[in-house]
Amino acid sequence: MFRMRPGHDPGYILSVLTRRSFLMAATGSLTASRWIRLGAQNRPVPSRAQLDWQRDELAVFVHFGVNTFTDREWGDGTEDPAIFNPSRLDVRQWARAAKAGGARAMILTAKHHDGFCLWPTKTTGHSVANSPWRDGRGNVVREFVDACREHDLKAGLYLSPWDRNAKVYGDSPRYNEFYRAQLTELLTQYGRIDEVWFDGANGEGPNGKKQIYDWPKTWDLTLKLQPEAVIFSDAGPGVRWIGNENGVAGETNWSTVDPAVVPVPGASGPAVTKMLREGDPNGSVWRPGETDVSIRPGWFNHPAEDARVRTVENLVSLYFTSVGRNSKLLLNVPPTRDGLLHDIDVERLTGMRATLDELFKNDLTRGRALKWRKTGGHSATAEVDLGRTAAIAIADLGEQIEHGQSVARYILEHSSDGANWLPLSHGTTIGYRKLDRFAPTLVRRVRLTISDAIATPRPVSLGLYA
Ligand code: FUL
Repeated sequence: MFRMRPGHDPGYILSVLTRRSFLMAATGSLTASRWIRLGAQNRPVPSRAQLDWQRDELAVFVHFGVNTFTDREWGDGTEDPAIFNPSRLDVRQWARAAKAGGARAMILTAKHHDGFCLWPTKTTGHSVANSPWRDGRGNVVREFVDACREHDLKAGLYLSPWDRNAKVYGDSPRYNEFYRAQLTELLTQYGRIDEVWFDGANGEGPNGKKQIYDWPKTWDLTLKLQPEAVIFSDAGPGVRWIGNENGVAGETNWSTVDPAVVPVPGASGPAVTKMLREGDPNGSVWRPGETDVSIRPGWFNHPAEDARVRTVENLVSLYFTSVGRNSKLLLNVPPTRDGLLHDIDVERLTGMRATLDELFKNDLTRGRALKWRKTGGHSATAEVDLGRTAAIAIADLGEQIEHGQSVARYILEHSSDGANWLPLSHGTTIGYRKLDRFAPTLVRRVRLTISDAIATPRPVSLGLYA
């Protein structure tokens, strides 16, 4: 497989994207080749779907199912479908809250580890069809996609591979077929699905056996049925898990990875964790990290946790450690037994948006040119004069990631006289977006220096906020 090492790239600033190619991966598999996309310098670049996914910045995750009614986090598959009976289910209320929070997508747990299906599947009786909800004629997945479309939100689905109810689980070829049949229903009957979420948890089924999944076949089927979808899993291939559920991406976070280090979902070990969290500057594929975290201690709603919903301040901080570290935030907001998002959660979600809108209201660099000057093969610098002295506390940096990611080290400084420069912040990677917060500082001139990059860097955008 082709690899580009730092120091081998020709000049970049003036080069345009002259060659866009899809290379067959060493394995020759359709799935792998679909996700190897190279830019002008034979470095990976995002696909259209990956770019749109990243620019969406925030998605709302919705964990809902029998666990909502048993007050558990992991059901064991023995739940009676009759317990699923939300009294006032209204997916439009979820969609309105997601919109008000500034999300551009929602992802629903169509099936969690308990195996209970939120749509009337032909594959098992363990579904809404055997619940009293809407007299057994309800379909949460249908209502979910309809509400997403109505509110201009992208729709994503989570279909747990681990199934503690399916009899055939652990009987590997048979369960793989059963799973693909469920996937086929979800990806053919509900219109466009933008993200398909494959969880890494893989425990034992009802017969005590572990399952060996067939990931390449599952991913190929997904892309055959939904060519525009991004596939999430530890191992992508579209987007990768960030490696923790705390809402914190790596300070250093490359959108490229070495796929051999995390070949399948559920792999573990220090090298895997590091690759998920930080990516790899020499990685051969573009696979940006998604940061999933819950607004509550649990993924499902538990009334006992009503007083432990994250504060607005905490959510804003998560935005900085995810979106602000070249990742995307997938924030879980789980519905109650009524089938509605809890008022407290909605208030926090919309409060987060209001705070972010306020923080990023006034870019002090607006209308001021940032002139870039190359200072070496892999370094460059730019200065901006704000025209007056102003207090700043946030810097918003961004690379033109449609051409790939290249910055490996930068420093931001300010000066009152243009001669003596004092540090404001510094870091390693930038990528789609890097947000730095620092103590409010009065500045007039600001200088951004890229001191190291793995290719000649393109101009980086800079916003400064109070
Ligand atoms: C994990 C699952 O085990 C949790 O229940 C939750 O769905 C989380 C997003 O992924 O692996």
